[in-house]
Amino acid sequence: LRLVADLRAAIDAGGLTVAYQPVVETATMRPVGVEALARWHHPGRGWIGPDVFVPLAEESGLVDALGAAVLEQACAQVAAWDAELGLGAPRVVHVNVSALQLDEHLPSLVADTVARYGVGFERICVELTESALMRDPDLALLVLHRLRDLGTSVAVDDFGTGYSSLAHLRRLPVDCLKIDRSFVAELSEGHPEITGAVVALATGLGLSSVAEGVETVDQARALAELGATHLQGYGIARPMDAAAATAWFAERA
Ligand code: G
Ligand code: G
Ligand code: NA
Repeated sequence: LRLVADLRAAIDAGGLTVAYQPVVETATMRPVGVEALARWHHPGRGWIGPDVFVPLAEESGLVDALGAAVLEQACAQVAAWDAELGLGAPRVVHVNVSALQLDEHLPSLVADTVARYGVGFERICVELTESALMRDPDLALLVLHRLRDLGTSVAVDDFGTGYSSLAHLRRLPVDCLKIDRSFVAELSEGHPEITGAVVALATGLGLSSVAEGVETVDQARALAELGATHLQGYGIARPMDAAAATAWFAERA
């Protein structure tokens, strides 16, 4: 397939870029981090979303190369932000990791890449979906312990949309639950139940909770009342290229 060859070329030649979406602390609205989101501008077809090219990479054996390229750019960006913004730099960059990357190679990839840029391991948070973690809970346990030993944190993405066993969740060394934006949207329809339950679960387990897809002030207010520790969404800031994200953080430093 032509598109697979193009994706491979983009990964190899730096045609894949990363957008950064800020994450703020709910209590203060202070910026604390960003999520790195892969972007692909195809020479002929224009922008192709990760909803298309991540599955394509997964089907064609390119997922490790894709994941490595995104992690590489994220680490380089942290080093660049530290040089440019000092203490105003994002403290943590969340990097999405495909379920297919959840194996024993992941901790060494993180260890090698982060070390090469000389940034602290605590500056990286690995995001894995709930379904990725539940596919092989024993393998997940092993990999997450290795990541935690490095000092990297782990977030469970799209929490509540998969089939997770709460008993497994409690065993897994994770730091953060990300509340799926479908639940956040329900706040505006008078249904805070699921979001409230996920926040309560995170709080009870001593984890932070990032509400995704926060678009309105009313949602932010409701999330503050429910106790979500962090907010992310178009209402805070859209995903931005590195230059725009740098300016966003500089203005708020
Ligand atoms: O950025 P956008 O909202 O279009 O992302 C759509 C989906 O693609 C999200 O679920 C997001 O987690 C995923 N995604 C974005 N960037 C990456 C990436 O670098 N790796 C993986 N595995 N998924 C990503
Ligand atoms: O599943 P994940 O959290 O990785 O999804 C991130 C995706 O969600 C990105 O593609 C991003 O563009 C999108 N996104 C981020 N904030 C919002 C929002 O407030 N509303 C909507 N509809 N999408 C958002
Ligand atoms: Na994510």
